[in-house]
Amino acid sequence: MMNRRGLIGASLVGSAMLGAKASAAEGGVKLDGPCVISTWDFGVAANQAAWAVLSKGGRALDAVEAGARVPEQDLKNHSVGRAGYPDRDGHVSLDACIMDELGNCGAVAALEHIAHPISVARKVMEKTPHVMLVGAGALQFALEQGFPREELLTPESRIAWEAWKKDAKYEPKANSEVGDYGKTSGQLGTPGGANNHDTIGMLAIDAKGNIAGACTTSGMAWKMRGRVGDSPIIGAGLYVDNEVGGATSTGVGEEVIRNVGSFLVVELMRQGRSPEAACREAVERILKKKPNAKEFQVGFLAVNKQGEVGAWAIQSGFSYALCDGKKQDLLLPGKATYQLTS
Ligand code: SD4
Repeated sequence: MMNRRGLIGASLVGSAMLGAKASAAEGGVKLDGPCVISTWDFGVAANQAAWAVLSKGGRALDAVEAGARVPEQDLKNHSVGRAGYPDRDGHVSLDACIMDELGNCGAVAALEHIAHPISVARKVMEKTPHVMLVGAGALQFALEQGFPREELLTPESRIAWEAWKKDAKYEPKANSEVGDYGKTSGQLGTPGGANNHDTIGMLAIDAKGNIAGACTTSGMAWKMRGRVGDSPIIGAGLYVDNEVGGATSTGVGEEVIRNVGSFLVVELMRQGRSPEAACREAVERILKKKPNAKEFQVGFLAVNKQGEVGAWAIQSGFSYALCDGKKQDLLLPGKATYQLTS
């Protein structure tokens, strides 16, 4: 097994090893046995928590819940869970969903005051006959289930919100290259913060070969109150079919919802596409219907039943993290860029 700490370091400084792995990623990567993949740089830490479950023979569902909770509680992460940037009125409003190998799923949307929406989503799946609870009803359910009511707007996020309010422009922007964030209006990611990306979407395969997925986010920063993106919507932000594989998305959720993106990726894999080809076709579908979506960022990440992993995004810069018994915490910077002329 590779040295975990060393690999993280190597990933972040862009070593020669990373370059080699990145090239491999362009054609897809094959993972062996139990494995977990997740979106963006913060997927590295999330994968560690998931791997702690998988490496002991644990269930994929438990792994993805444990993994998704890591960015949810990270105070430096302003796009997932506690400390997420609020809506334009200052409310931190969270979206999450989870899906297991049996096709069971649960979701919460526009949930406020609860730090771990992914765990509430799991309770919706396991304790109710429903798939999704939203807003006040989701909060009521979470409190009934014993989740503590908390203030999720941190001082740092409040300062960022106050700064945004000076112009109060509502125009979702593409977040592409790492380091671009300071140049955008801060709609997505952290202005000036290179390692703060968006939603975490996570997919895991356990020792029994079962697949589960989780997706959790605070959504688009400064969104309209009540706005819900793709992340908590089964089929849009996440989809798992245990016969085929799983997919998840990140980026401007409206574009993903319009095309039921993650379901589309899984169905394309069912028809024989590789994970990467399926992700690419889903991106192309979005752009074909709406060419000006190329201004936005949407990325898909997928794994099939055989452990082959692929990703594609409208803009370059979409990174994802991989972890199995041999490749621990490997971060792959996204090279996939769709070009309308290609
Ligand atoms: C949303 N897809 O709410 C999420 C957020 C995200 O890049 O991933 N932003 O639309």
